[in-house]
Amino acid sequence: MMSVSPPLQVFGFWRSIASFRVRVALNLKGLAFTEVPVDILNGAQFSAEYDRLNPEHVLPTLVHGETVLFQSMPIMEYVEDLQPTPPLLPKTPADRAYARALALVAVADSHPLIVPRVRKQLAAAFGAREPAVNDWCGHWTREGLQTLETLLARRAPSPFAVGDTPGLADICIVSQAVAAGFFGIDLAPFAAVARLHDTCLALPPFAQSHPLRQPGAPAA
Ligand SMILES: N[C@@H](CCC(=O)N[C@@H](CS)C(=O)NCC(=O)O)C(=O)O
Repeated sequence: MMSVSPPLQVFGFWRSIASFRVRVALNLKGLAFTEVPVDILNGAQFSAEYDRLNPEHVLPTLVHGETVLFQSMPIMEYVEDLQPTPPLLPKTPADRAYARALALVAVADSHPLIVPRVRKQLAAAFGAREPAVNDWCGHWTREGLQTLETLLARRAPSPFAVGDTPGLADICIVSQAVAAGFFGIDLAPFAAVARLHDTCLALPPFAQSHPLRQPGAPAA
């Protein structure tokens, strides 16, 4: 692990899929960081202290000296700029755009629909009970996985999504597969995604970043 000055601090939480993405990026780069837990299941994201860092009241936030960054995608791109090797993005403009597009299927189009504030609002505005909320989350998680599956079938991973080293696209696709686990979604119908998940989780930077490996996480 390479120490960084000023030190890198991630405000995250074991259950947070977006925090997982940032953790993997930092670990792939070998950059040392500390994580400050913010319990989003207990409303800690709404504390006045956290509001000063992140007025959207979401995780993760990266603090690096005077720099305070939010949103996992730009945080990962910042990490890429900070420490260019090993690269998280491929070389050609077309491949870089494709990697970002794969990432955003999960980050922008699927994951935002299943976060705690959306689940809470389904209950508050429409009286949805837990099984209905879980159906909603399952639906949007599967939609994202199906799109990724189709894309990976059209351009097969070799062995990673856009080349022979793990990067931004892999991190985000795997984050979607990990989220699926929280809703008991079987990955079998999404074979290419499942293979990529297994390939990536065999690597220590992914394995040690897994939500269930973080402090405070349940055993399974
Ligand atoms: N698009 C954001 C996701 C931010 C987000 O929704 N984070 C979740 C945890 S993964 C959160 O903090 N949710 C709190 C809430 O919904 O109240 C990113 O990729 O960083």
